[in-house]
Amino acid sequence: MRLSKPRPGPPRGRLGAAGRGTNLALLALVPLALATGVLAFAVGSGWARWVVVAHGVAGFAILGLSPWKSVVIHRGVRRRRPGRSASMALTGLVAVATATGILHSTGLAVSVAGITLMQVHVASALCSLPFAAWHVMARRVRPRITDLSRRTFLRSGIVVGGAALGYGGVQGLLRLTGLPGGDRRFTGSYEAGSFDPDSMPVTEWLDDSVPAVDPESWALRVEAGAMGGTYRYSGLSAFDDRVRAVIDCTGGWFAEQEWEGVRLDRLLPGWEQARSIEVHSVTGYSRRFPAADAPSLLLALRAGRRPLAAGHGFPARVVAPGRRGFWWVKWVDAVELSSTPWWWQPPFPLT
Ligand code: HEM
Ligand code: HEM
Ligand SMILES: Nc1nc2c(c(=O)[nH]1)N[C@H]1C(S)=C(S)[C@@H](COP(=O)(O)O)O[C@H]1N2
Ligand SMILES: [Mo]
Repeated sequence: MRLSKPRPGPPRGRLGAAGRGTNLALLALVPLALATGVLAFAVGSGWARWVVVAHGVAGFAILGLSPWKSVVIHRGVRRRRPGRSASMALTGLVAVATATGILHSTGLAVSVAGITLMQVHVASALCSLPFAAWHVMARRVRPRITDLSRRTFLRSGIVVGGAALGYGGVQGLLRLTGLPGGDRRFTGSYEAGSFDPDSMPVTEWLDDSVPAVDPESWALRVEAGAMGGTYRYSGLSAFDDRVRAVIDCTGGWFAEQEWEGVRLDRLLPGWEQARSIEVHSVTGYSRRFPAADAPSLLLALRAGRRPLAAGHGFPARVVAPGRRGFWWVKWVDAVELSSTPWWWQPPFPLT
């Protein structure tokens, strides 16, 4: 009888049950974190609160699984298969996303060198997507019917319950300890410059820059069927509709201001018959709103009784209560009624 030589390297057998379970849990949790993160940006009020909570719990669950996943990783790394570096990149990106998520929410660090941790958080998370997709294709774990066992449900319950306790515990601790993270808005954003427009941050979505608009030559083009026309700055200044509303930037800050200007239902007679309202900026930036929002949308010329600063949209900007900052189009030069549905646009601006 011939003795076979002991094979070098790690065992080649199947992944243990714990490893399989960990991978399958991550297969659910990573997409959940990505989806709830993006959704939290798209929705600014109402059930957005629960989306943010679900996001935090998903993030904590991923963190909680890391001791188990590190066993899988050690084993996998020793196999030296092609694409290992892609798996390591995925690990780095998810680690950065998790760490920046938690750092941002504690308030211990909110920005570094002019970049907010929320920007790093979102960028690292979105960059992880292709690596994650590759990883699950290349290291396939096929769910089995036996995965739907009582034990799986029990384990999932422990992972999710533990993560919820961890998340809730951290939120409670932030309040108790008086760390800045304790009094954030439900979106996770920090207060910055409320009732003091001058100290409110100036933010652009991607690559816009602040244009200098001359109020003498500027005019607002209004397209509302036969009721359209143009308004000069002086004409618009006569309106005095007011709304107190919170602008909440996805970069992680919010501010409440007294905004003054003109309600869009006044500017756009016949809005009831339209499907949407398109708002254009002199920079080319634009957003499309549901027509039914007309009475709650304001074209603001002033904040805190004074004309808008150049950075905040002078001469006129949208105030869209309950919507995230990227809807608050600045430097508006046209509003028009449209028969296109409001959702016929990219969910987030492209510039
Ligand atoms: C947070 C997300 C994840 C990270 C950071 C991550 C990272 C890693 C790393 C670094 C390795 C070892 C290197 C390699 O084999 O390429 C690995 C192995 C592996 N991963 Fe993941 N992974 C994640 C999620 C998943 C998911 C969702 C699945 C499947 C559903 C999965 C299945 C596997 C499998 C089967 C192995 C090989 C284990 C072995 O060969 O013993 N991973 N993972
Ligand atoms: C792999 C993907 C992701 C992971 C693991 C992750 C993880 C986390 C964690 C652990 C927190 C801290 C929760 C807390 O302690 O309060 C957090 C917060 C946050 N994340 Fe993510 N995240 C991911 C993707 C995203 C994406 C794609 C977005 C947006 C497009 C996003 C937006 C946010 C926001 C706005 C917060 C602040 C809310 C809060 O502090 O509770 N995340 N994330
Ligand atoms: N034209 C234009 N309007 C814009 C943006 C932009 O990039 N271009 N950024 C939006 C985003 S992301 C936010 S948060 C707010 C920021 O308004 P603020 O600079 O007055 O604080 O403006 C919104 N309006
Ligand atoms: Mo923003």
